[in-house]
Amino acid sequence: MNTTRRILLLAAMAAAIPAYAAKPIVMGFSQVGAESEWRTAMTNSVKAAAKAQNITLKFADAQQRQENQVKAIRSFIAQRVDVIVVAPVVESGWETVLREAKAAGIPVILADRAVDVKDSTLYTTFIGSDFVEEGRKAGRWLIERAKKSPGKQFNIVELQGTVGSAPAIDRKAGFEEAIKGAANLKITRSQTGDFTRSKGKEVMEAFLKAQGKSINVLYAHNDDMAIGAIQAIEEAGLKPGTDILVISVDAVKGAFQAMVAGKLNVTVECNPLLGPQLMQAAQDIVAKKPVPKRITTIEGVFPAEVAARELPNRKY
Ligand code: GYE
Repeated sequence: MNTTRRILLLAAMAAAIPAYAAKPIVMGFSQVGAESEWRTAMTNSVKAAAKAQNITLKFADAQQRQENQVKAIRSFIAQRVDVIVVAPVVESGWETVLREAKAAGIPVILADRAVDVKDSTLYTTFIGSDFVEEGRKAGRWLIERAKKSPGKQFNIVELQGTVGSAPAIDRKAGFEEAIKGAANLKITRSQTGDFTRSKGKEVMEAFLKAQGKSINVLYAHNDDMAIGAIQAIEEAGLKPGTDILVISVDAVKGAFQAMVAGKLNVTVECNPLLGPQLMQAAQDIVAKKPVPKRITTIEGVFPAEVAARELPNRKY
């Protein structure tokens, strides 16, 4: 074999090695559940991105229960996956199981929702939205809207997300911070609707029964609860979007349709398409490359006036 051919052969062999060496990353993913349009979009995004990047995904749906997530994480540890991803349903109570993952040497990525742990080395990175800022955006929209009706008193009812979850805690805090100091804006009732349409409807019915027509604003922590509540408002013979201003968070397609129909006034965007960023982070972590501790998604606010124009561009 002459020298040129030998060099070419060696080069070809070297190029072929990574294909043999790189075995697919195995990712265990513990998802919250399937409670909302947002969640379905996130699940689809994660599954599609894993497939596109040749990552083997072990998917576990926790049906909104922390104990199911703990079980799933323990099973991922036993299977010795390369990386564990958790979208934690609630903020507290994660120390023990995260310590178990750490002891097994398996990196953990938090996706979507944060946890409340003292030891931040229990996870590698957190990819998700700034929920406090989303709450502030919702509050700021209402402050601006209220300026159009000087002297009017706004009685706000609030549909909170899942009790103890990061988005429920933070969206409440951000909204309260934004409206604090506005004497004409007052939260008169606040209860959880667990991020679902059916619960949103049920709790709104109870609000209307208890407080009747003096309610003139609804702030829902997600679009699904707002959509459920809109039904309750209509069934009570009132006009959502007019008699009761409706503000929500997520910006899923269903919310745009409700805005086009004049029933929802504004939705604050929360991007569920975390799949590609998540897979990238997993690859970097497994390759021992540094990743930022916090990866935030960039989001907007969509008032009803732009809904018809924006609807065809929406990807979730
Ligand atoms: O807003 C809601 C979902 O954690 C950001 O969970 C997510 C929230 C989202 O059920 O629709």
